[in-house]
Amino acid sequence: MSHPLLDSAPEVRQALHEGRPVVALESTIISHGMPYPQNVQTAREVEQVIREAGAVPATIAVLHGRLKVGLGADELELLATDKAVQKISVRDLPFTVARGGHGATTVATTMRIAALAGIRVFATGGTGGVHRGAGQTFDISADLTELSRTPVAVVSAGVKSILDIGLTLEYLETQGVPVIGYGVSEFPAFYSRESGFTAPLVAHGAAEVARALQAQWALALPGQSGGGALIANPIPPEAEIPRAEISPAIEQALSDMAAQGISGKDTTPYLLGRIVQITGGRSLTANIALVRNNARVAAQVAAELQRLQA
Ligand code: PSU
Ligand code: MN
Repeated sequence: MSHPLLDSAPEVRQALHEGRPVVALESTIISHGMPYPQNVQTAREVEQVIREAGAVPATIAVLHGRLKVGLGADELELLATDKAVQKISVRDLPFTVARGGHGATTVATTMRIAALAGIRVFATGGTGGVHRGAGQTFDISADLTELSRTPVAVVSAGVKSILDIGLTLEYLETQGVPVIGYGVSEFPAFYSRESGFTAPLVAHGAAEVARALQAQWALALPGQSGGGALIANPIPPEAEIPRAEISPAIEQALSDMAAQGISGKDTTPYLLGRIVQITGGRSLTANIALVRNNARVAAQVAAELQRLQA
């Protein structure tokens, strides 16, 4: 698919053209989700995991106002180090393009660009959701509305309990977004395999996920996309931080945030950084492990989808 505002790397364009699997990756996790140098190391490693699983990685960002799909080493480094790179949500995208600026794309924005590029599967760490206290603040991530309208499957480790997981699942139900536990009947909570909430749907293996996605997109009304799906893949058992251990760190981070008066788009980056500090880096190790695990599953789902379409 070509688009006047979009530059796909030759490797990505070639793979899409030949019907080979491609997996999109976001850049907010690089610029605002992890400290340097683990951010750029993880970005490279995750691309490698996708290659080893037989797919082509396509890390997405906005650079000089262009939608970039598939980044080079120097571009990853820039996103990892340049403090001027803003986190851009879907509302920010037109302005960044018009000004010719740079932006690190959130899950929502990455989904939008992936869809424009013709990519259907996307791996990340955790998605945004309904924040605690949203009844007052109305802070609901645009990731959820984008999932309702853009035909991309997002493989994540569920949502962190810095969010209100129950309200997030309710909101996704309202928006008609399939939420599929990957081999588990409990919806995972990012650092922990358990959340206390049941996964609305369960799939065993990438082929089952791909068949569900194919059916979802075949059921789209004329002129509509069929929307996205959330594949909730729990952190590997050996890397998890059990709920009882991570909960105090999350509560501490939330109360520190309130004391500092942080809100809006700064909420998620602040909480992620603070939890790394409070856990002495353990949450970062867990975060890296779960992203790699999601990348592997996303590559398998992308491969199964291509097989169905062949
Ligand atoms: N969750 C993580 N790491 C992240 C994010 C979420 O574990 O880096 C980022 C993603 O880019 C996600 C964004 O789309 O935070 C959500 O931000 P907000 O809550 O402002 O929508
Ligand atoms: Mn928000």
